[in-house]
Amino acid sequence: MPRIVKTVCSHDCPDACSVLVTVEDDDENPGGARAVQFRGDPGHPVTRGFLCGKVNTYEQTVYSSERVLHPLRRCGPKGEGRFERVSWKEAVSVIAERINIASRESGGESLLQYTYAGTMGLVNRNCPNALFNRLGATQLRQNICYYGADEGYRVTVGSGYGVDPEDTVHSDLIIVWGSNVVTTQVHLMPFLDEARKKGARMIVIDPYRNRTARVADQWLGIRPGTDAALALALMHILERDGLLNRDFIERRTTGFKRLSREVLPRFEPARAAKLTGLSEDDIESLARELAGASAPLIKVGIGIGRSTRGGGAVRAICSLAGFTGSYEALGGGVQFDTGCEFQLELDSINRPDWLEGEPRSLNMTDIGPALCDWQDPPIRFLYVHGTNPAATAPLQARVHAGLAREDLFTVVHERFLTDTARYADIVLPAPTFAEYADLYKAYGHLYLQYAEPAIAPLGESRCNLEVVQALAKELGYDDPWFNLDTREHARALLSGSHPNLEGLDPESILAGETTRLNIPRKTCGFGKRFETPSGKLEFYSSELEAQGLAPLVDYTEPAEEDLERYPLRLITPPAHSFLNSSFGNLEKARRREGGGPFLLIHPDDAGEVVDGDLVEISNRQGSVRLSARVTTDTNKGTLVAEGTWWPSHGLEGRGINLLTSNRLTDLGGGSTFHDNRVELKKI
Ligand SMILES: Nc1nc2c(c(=O)[nH]1)N[C@H]1C(S)=C(S)[C@@H](COP(=O)(O)OP(=O)(O)OC[C@H]3O[C@@H](n4cnc5c(=O)[nH]c(N)nc54)[C@H](O)[C@@H]3O)O[C@H]1N2
Ligand SMILES: Nc1nc2c(c(=O)[nH]1)N[C@H]1C(S)=C(S)[C@@H](COP(=O)(O)OP(=O)(O)OC[C@H]3O[C@@H](n4cnc5c(=O)[nH]c(N)nc54)[C@H](O)[C@@H]3O)O[C@H]1N2
Ligand code: SF4
Ligand SMILES: [Mo]
Repeated sequence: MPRIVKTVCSHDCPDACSVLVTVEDDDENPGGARAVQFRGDPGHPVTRGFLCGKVNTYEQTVYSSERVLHPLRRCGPKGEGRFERVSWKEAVSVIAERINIASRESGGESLLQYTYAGTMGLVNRNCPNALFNRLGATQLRQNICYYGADEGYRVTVGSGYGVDPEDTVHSDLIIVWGSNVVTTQVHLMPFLDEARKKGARMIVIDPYRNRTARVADQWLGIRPGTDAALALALMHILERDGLLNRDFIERRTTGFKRLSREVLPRFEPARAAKLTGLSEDDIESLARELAGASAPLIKVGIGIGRSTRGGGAVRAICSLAGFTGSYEALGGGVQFDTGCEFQLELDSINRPDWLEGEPRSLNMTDIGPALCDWQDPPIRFLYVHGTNPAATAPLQARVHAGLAREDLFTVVHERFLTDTARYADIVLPAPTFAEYADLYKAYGHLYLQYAEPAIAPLGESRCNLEVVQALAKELGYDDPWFNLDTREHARALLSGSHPNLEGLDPESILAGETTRLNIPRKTCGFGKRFETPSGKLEFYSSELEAQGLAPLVDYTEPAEEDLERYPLRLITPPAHSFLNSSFGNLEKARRREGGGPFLLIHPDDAGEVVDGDLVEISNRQGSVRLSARVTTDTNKGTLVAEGTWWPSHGLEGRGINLLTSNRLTDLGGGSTFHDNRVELKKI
């Protein structure tokens, strides 16, 4: 008899969908069960009964013939991907031995755990941190994704979710600014559509006509990295024309006078038009629309932060919303990320108390140089889980060179033989989310949910928690923490006393109830005060001043070398059918993305190049070949390569991150995947 199991999608996506899996008896495997269908849970207020195209046929991922189902040991050169099957017992014993040798000879810092959000399950994502803290390993600063945007937001308006995504239906003007909602946060769309049905216009500000721009009322094709200049010009106009919300500015902001005196005069619309590539008319009318709306909403993406001025861009956008005072209007203000509201007891799973001393730390974006160059001690043991750096980390040539080091022992815990796993000495099989239990928060809504496995783990795959337990046992750690099961860890995570958790019933959460944080509907995410040092929205930040950074919201053009040689800007946003590099192994997903990596080129930049031509883009780091699409969907001067395709699916085994760098953002020290200078030539 088919039955339905309610679970949660574990992928690194804001929506954290509640998923209904239909499970049937498995004819080929008596007593076993098979997941035959994945559907969105109609009972979840944000999932609303649908899943994205990546997960609504998830049985193809779960039962893919490419799944890694047994521990493997390398039996060919690194990177070639030749492995032989070994038992779990043997794999665990070899790994523990290698950890012991490296620690004894070179100290704990010669060990590195390299991980990101392959699973968003709070227990499985985080539990390896405890083990590596105990081992005194090099610490990982996980700056690959949101640090730039987040810091721009935090120093301006503090922590806080801003607008509840469900309240965006009350907005009367939607500006999607550096976010491809249709692709990267599709469950926000029905709410925005509801607002549009009631009359809200939707404007997309993005260097290319992404899928969201295609369904919007207007696309403003901004020059990448210049968003702060646009936001400041809009503030300039609002002030010039007396359209700002003086009452809000007086009550709830700091630094207005200095901003108005020292910065805004430099951002007259004509200058901003030159900087941003937009027309003066477009800038003027956007300002008028903003001033005329009663609840203007700005949906800010994370991607906009991934450039040299990315933190400052988000800071300026949050400041702009202060000029209209839209934070106090239901449905208005800035919608960025709700993750900060889930104030769980993360120390219970991370165990920072097990860390002795202060081991050195690594920026995720420096993994290539760290593996290649670090000494005293060099990284000797690398444990990778929930991430695929051979595809998704910058400085790809160095990442691959580092992974190929013969004196590095690498373990990769994976669902598939990714380009990273091909370099491993030992590959351990990981389950899909249908196969393990975990507790999930979200970064695109305010609901918690606990998920039970829908089916048993395939083959010999084991979830992260089980691997940590097996390794701890082999290493001789007997702390009772290592015996806790998923449910016990989840209960500890829920045991916090933060007001957002007040009144929540852990037992009902553990029984699988979709549970909203203790945050009433229809309230502004910033409440009566902003969580900044002054309690106000800070146009002027003394915190930035103390760090030696420019305290006022501002924009300056970054100095760039060699513009003549590398005149084009390359941005590399996500593909619709992949999730970072996940799903990139599925032929069907690659077909939907056009069959292979491609590059959007404006006709004015194309020269001789016509649609379908093979082109090469290069910079000092190397060159990548892709197929050309000549189109006015991107701006003159901006090239767009969608998707972190697996390098092994690119031409000559090269991926787009061969051209991206480890340069950091102005604020927060985040990644800069959308900030690259290249030259283009036809092959
Ligand atoms: N289908 C799908 N969904 C995903 C992902 C995926 O790979 N595929 N990835 C997930 C992850 S890990 C994350 S972090 C989020 C990211 O999701 P988003 O926050 O949407 O971030 P990005 O898609 O990187 O960038 C959003 C948009 O910013 C634009 N952009 C780039 N530079 C600039 C700029 O300087 N100014 C402006 N105005 N816009 C700019 C890009 O062209 C892109 O259209 O999505 C998640 N969801
Ligand atoms: N050029 C360019 N590069 C980018 C970006 C970009 O926009 N452009 N985006 C950046 C961003 S925002 C991010 S967040 C990073 C993300 O990049 P990654 O962290 O590399 O994310 P994925 O490529 O999805 O890889 C996650 C891996 O985790 C594995 N996995 C899934 N579940 C489990 C599990 O339970 N256990 C274990 N052990 N493994 C599991 C999956 O099989 C998958 O291979 O990429 C960054 N790289
Ligand atoms: S990837 Fe995102 S949209 Fe798709 S099912 Fe998972 S959480 Fe939902
Ligand atoms: Mo991300």
